[in-house]
Amino acid sequence: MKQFYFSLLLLLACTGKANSQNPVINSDFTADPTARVFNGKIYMYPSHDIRNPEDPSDDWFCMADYHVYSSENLTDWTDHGIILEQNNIPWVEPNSYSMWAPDCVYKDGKYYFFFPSKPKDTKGFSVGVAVSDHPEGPFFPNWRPIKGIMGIDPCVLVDKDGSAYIYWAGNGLRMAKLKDNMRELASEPVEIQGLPEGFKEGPFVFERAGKYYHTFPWVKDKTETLAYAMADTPTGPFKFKGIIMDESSTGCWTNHHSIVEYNGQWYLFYHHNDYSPEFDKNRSARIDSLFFNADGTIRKVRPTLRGVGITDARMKIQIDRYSEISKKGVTVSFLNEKNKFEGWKCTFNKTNSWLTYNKVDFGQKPVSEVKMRIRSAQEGSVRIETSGKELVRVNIPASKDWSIITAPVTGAPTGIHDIRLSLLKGSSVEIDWIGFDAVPWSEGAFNTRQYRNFFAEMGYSQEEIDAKLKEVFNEVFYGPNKIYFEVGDSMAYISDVKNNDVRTEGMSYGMMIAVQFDRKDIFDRLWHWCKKYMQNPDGMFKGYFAWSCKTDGTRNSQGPASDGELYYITSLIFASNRWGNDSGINYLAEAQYILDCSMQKTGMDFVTPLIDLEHKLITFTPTRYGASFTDPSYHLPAFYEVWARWAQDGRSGFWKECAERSREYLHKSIHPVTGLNPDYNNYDGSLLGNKGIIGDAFRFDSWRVPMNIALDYSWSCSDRKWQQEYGNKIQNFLYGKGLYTFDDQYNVDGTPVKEILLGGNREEYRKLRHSLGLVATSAAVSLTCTDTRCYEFAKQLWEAKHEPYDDGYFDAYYDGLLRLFAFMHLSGKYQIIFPKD
Ligand code: FUB
Repeated sequence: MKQFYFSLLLLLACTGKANSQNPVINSDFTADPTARVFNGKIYMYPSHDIRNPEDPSDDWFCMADYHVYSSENLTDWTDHGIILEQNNIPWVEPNSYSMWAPDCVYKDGKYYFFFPSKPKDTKGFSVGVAVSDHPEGPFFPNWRPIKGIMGIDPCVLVDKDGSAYIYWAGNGLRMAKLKDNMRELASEPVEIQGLPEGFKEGPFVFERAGKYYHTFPWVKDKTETLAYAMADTPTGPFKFKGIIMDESSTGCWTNHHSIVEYNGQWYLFYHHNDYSPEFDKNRSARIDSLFFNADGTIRKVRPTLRGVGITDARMKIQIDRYSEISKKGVTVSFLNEKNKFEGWKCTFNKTNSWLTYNKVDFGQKPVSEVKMRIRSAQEGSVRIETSGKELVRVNIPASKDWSIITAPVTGAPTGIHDIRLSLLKGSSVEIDWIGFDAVPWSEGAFNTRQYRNFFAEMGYSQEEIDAKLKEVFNEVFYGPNKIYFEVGDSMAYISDVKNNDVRTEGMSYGMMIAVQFDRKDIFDRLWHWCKKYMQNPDGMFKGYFAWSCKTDGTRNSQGPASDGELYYITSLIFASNRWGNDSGINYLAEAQYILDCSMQKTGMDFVTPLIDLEHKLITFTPTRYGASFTDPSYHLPAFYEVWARWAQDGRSGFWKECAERSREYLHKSIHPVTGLNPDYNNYDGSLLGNKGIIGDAFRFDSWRVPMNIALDYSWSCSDRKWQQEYGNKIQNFLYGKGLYTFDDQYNVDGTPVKEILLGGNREEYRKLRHSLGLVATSAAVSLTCTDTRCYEFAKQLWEAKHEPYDDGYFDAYYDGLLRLFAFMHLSGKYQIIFPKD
């Protein structure tokens, strides 16, 4: 049983973000989408088509699990990961790959997830139910299926009086009343009468204005249409009314749908095989708006590529998902036939050919440039109009390879407009996407495994970028100002040379850098030093590391600092993913040991878990004093997602929640106008008011926050909008203080600090300065920014020299490490290390 729940929790870990038109999800196949509105958000529960992993020639439906997705705007979708898996359900035949179309409803404080599958002991399909306190799970399956249902495609209607009815397909379309426990039938199943002849499945029943709609896929001719009947009660009698959607024009045999009202508009969720034109059992969910006539009948829905939702002008606009297109001259095709999830491109072949893309939000501030990812054998020219007015003519250079071109825009509109692109000159002009201003990415690397090469976008060549990264790396590890020192044959330490000590911070940063650069030699040496001198093998600090030691290994302090452990665990997991666990160090076991030791602390003997269990936020130090507050710069939500996926410590649901809490906390920690954060915080994000010099102001620790948020954006992108605003805000503040002159310490409201915190250990260095560390992290946050001035921040970092400041102060350690991290981020080299396939 323990094993069962462990696996269940593990499944919860894999979250991601998608940003799409039709199809809605571009990371997986998503068929039979049931949409529900819970707590003001829209949730989509699709089935998850795959190719049969045991038999690639299998040409039937194949589904092993379910994900759930949610959205607030129907454009950005969060994948909450797997909520149920075939082999974790007591009654389901193992590896039967039959987790077909599901539904999820809310009743009396619980979420009930209904799904069909093949039972162990009988032929055909049964329908089971799994229960959760939250729409995104975890869902706990009932031990047996619902007695009395043999069939597929359950749909449940919870009527206005609280009665629940279940509808399904099995020997006709059937229904029964459900008991209040939602796990048993309260009435004998009956077949729905009044429906037309022909194959029917996938019922979806809903109520609107006192009318009950029984909607269903129906094979009228060759393949499935979507059709419906109406009644005055949930049990009928139903009267057939007609077709909601015609057969697919490209021959996808099935269609399966749901209908939902969200923010005053009705939507049809359905599927099509967009990402798999050659195999129609791999389908993808789509959404289009649905309208009713005055008499309550449904108007036919025309499937579109554009789908629904508003598209942000400052994001990639996938114009191949057009709303209208000229009859001739523009074709749409896959970008990469080998990986169709990369999406499509448009090719403009004929002068004056055009397409429009509706509902683009230009925001309140006019954009200043357009970007286009293009490829064209010959020179060309494209006109872009917004709501009928020419915005810009973009000259397209001839190029063999894809490139991103930029053109200035003046007189851009604000608010929501349709855009229209037309070819003025050229032939075979291929366009992948267009966007305005900095165009940050809209999906995280957990989903895409892609990283933005910001320096390349700025025009630096790959040779220049590689050389620069090597130079910055070498300065830290090998140059005259290095901070990395080897000891004997098997150990090394990283020293904060200005303080002449070795910190868990620097050691764990070094390990993260080593694993990123695939330097097992450096990683192992650092780890051996940490193990020997820093980690406590027993006692109250067992598993934790002494945060500061002398360079000979003697301890300056016994206690841990939580950020060290945070980086140790994450880099050890990455090491395990990259190098395996049988080359001398069992990296995964070491990570699990730290996690297990930490989670076993009770606080009774002064030592606490790394994470404050009440708030699910990282402590400043895991000790009675330090656990009463947090440090904003220790917040790296995406690290918890790494733990949730790969720590295999049985706590993935908890780590996933920590990631969410951490993001919520950052919203509260950061000043709403300046984007600055304090060095320390109460867990509710309020200032500590501890009167110490380190505490309420933005100083050295704080600098890391912009870089951490860049990491979270680049890896997960699940807090896109807020993180974009944050990046723009903090750069705006610093820019206002002078891009080349901003100071390194401020009160969080942006006023000057009264007391200056000393950098290093000599009183004459007590000075405000334009520190390289902050130059680096404020450049790294460019990954999140929509404003074009982010390029100026990155340029400043590129050109900055790591040398003594005017007063002679030099920080090889902190400035050096932050600079290296920022270079890694902006060249796409700070990556999630996935396990080897
Ligand atoms: O996804 C498998 C089956 O295909 C569904 O249960 C049916 O409704 C059809 O869409």
